[in-house]
Amino acid sequence: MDYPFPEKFWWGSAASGPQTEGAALMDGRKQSIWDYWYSIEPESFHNGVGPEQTSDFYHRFKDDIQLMKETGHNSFRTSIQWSRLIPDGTGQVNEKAVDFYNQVIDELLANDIEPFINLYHFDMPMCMQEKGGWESREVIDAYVQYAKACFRLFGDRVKYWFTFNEPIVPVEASYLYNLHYPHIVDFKRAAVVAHHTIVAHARAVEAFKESNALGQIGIILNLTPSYPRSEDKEDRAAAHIADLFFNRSFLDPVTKGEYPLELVDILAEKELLPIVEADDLEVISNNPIDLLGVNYYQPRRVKAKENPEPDNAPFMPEHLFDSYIMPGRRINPHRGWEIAEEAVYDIMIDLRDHYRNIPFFISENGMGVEGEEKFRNEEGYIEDEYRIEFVKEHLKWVHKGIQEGANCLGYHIWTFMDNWSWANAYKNRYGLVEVDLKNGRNRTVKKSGKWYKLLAENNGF
Ligand code: BGP
Repeated sequence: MDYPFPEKFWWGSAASGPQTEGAALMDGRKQSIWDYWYSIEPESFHNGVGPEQTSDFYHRFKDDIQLMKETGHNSFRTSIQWSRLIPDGTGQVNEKAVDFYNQVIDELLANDIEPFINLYHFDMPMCMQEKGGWESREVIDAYVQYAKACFRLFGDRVKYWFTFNEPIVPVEASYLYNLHYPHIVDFKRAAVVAHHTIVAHARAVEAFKESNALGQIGIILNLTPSYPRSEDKEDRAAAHIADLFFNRSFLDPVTKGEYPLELVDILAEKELLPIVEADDLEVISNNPIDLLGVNYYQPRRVKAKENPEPDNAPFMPEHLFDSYIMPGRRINPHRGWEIAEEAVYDIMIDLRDHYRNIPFFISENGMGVEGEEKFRNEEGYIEDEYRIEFVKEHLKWVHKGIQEGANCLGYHIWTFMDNWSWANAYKNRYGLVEVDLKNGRNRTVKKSGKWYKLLAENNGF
C-alpha cells in the first residue's frame, strides 16, 4: 500500500441536519431562516427546490446508517437543528426531537459509527432572527442554553462535539455579500455577527467543560490558504491581509484565545471594531478548543490592489487586496471552485508550526458535480471516477502532512448522500450515495462509495 494512514484513523463523512432531515415543519419543528427565505422567495433556490424537499433522513436514518456501514464509515458528522430541538429558540425542549436525535445517535453507536455532533450549521431559528440574529446578545444567551440542553441530553454518548460549522459563512453570505437571508451588506454589522458568534462559541465550550459530558469539543472552520500572485512584497502583504480576514479571524480566537492584533489594528483604524463587552475577551481566552475540524475546498489567490476604492465607499475586505486568477489553474466547472490539492498540506503544516500542533481532522472535502446520471453504468450505479481521483489526490497530501508530523486524526468527505445544498439545492451532487429525486428518493451507492469502503478497510490506498 502506497499511502497507509495511522491506526484508528476516522474515515467517514459530514452532513448537516438542515440539508438532510426534511420533515421541515413536522413533529413540532419550526422555521429556520432557510424555511422562511424559501417561503418568501422560492425562485432563489435552484429549480425551486426548498428545505422541506431534502433527502428525508428524518424517516430513513436507519437504512441510511446501514449504507454508511456499506461505505466504510467508522464516524459520521451531522448537526442538531436548534429549530427542531427548541422550536421557540428558548424554553421548552421538543420531546419528539429528543427522541429522533436519541435514535440517530443510538443507531450510529450500535453500528460502530462514532457520532460527531455539530450544534449549528447556518440554521438560525427564524424566531431568533426576528430578535436580531447574531447581532443580538440575547441570541448568544439562547444559543448557550440550547448548547447546554444538547450536552445534557446527548452528552452521555456523544464524544465529539462542535459548536459551529464554518461560522464565517453566515458572516460573509448573510451580512456582506448578499447571498443568504437576511441579505444585509454592511461590514460593521458583519463584524458584530462574527464577534458574537465567537463569544457564543467560547461560552458553549465553557458550558461543555462545566458539564459532565464526555469527550471533546471543537469547532469546524473552512480554511482557505491565501496565496500571493508573486513573491513581491505588495502581493505578499495583500495575501497576508486576506488571510487575517478570512482565516485567522476565527482560527486565532478559538485556538489561541485572542484575535490577531494586526486585524484589530486595521479595524480600529477604520472605526469598524464591534463593541466588546467586559467578559468577552476573558471567556474567549479561557476556552480554547480541544479539537479542530478543517473544511477544505479551495485556496484564495490574491494580488496587490490595483485601483484604490473611493474614500467614501462603504468598507469591504476586498478594498485591501484584489483577487487573482492564476493562469492554468484547474477548476471544478460545476461549482467554479479551484482544485489545488497541495493547499491541504499547507494548512496542516501551518497548524503544526503555528497552532501548537493542535489535533484536527479534515471535516469536509469533496466534489460537487452536475448531471451525474450520465455516468450510470449497466449495473445501474454511477461510476464517479472523478470523485475517487479527487479524494485520492487530496489524501496523498494529507498523508504527506501526517508523515511530517501534523496531528491529523481523520478524513470526512462531504458528503454521505447527495443532499440539498442551500440555494443550489440539488444542482451539484456530492454524495458517495446517489439520491434519486425522480424515484422516491431511492438511494444507490456510487462507485466512490464502494471504493471508500475499501479505503477505510485497508486504512489507506
Ligand atoms: C460547505 C458547507 C456544506 C456544503 C458544502 C458544499 O461550505 O459546510 O454545508 O454545502 O460547503 O458547498 P455547496 O453546497 O455550496 O456546493
